[in-house]
Amino acid sequence: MKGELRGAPRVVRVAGAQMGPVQRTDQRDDTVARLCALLHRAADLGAELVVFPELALTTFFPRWFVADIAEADHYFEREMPSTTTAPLFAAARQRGVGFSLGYAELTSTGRRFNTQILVERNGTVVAHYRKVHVPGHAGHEPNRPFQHAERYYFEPSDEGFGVWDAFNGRIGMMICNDRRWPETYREMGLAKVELIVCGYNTPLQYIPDPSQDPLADFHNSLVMQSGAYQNGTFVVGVAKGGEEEGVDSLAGSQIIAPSGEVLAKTLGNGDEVIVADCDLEWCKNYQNTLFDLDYYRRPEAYHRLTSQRGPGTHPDGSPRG
Ligand code: ING
Repeated sequence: MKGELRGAPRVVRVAGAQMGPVQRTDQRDDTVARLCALLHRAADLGAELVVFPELALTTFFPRWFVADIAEADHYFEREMPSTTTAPLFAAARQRGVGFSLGYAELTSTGRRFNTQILVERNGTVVAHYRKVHVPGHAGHEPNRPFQHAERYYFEPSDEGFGVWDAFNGRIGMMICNDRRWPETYREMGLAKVELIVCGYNTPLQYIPDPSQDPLADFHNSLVMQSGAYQNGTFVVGVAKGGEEEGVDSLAGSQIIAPSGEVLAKTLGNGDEVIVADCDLEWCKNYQNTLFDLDYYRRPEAYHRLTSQRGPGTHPDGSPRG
């Protein structure tokens, strides 16, 4: 059967707004001012959607463990937008630009999530996404040179992966470690996603296995390019990079086409804007042919995918970070 290939262009000009480090003592207002400057730079380049990193408003605080978690409350947002973030929402509305923004969420019932918001060009909030795959560890591990205690600070979300009608297409969201799991992309591929926005903070040192450190940039590209190609979707991955509180973090922000090709990639590890014209019709060349899921996928044969967490052979069954 011959699937329909791309029709009349449906272009959205997307920007990746990569950030350099946010230090512990940086004031929120100054960080929001940086985000506004990046948004204006992207808008000057004609961007309609600006993608910001994970936990963009603060330093990556899970690198420290505090016995009383209330001591970390100031890193969390109780509302979005708030008076602190209002200038970013105002700048976006003023420029007619939409954006996605990662931040730490503390709900009114005291639940904590690693969250990303998607805002349309007219300022309306399209959706919130809460991180599903939470890496790292839940307890203090003093032998590490720095912590990666995301499982202490954030609950994993059971809400799954949404895909929303926005920016004249089908938009999905994921956060950082989510991008390493093929299930993330397929869950959205099965909802006809055309563009996935993703923020990440990735230390260049992976403490459990240093042999992976020289491969950090390769693995970052590998997973996002594979996910894009295998689901015929654009993927926009945006870093908070550079040396943050002594921890060197991966940059490598990039905009990837449904073919898996990289349309734009940052050169440095500081505040930097990349832009690409994404014709969402391009998705059809893959979703309606090679990866026509309705025609070729075989869920009848995938017996383990949702019935098992893992192979079940892990000695103590506890996830490693
Ligand atoms: N960070 C990391 C990520 O998946 C990590 C976890 C750290 C993986 C170091 C590999 C190396 O990119 C987040 N925040 O999920």
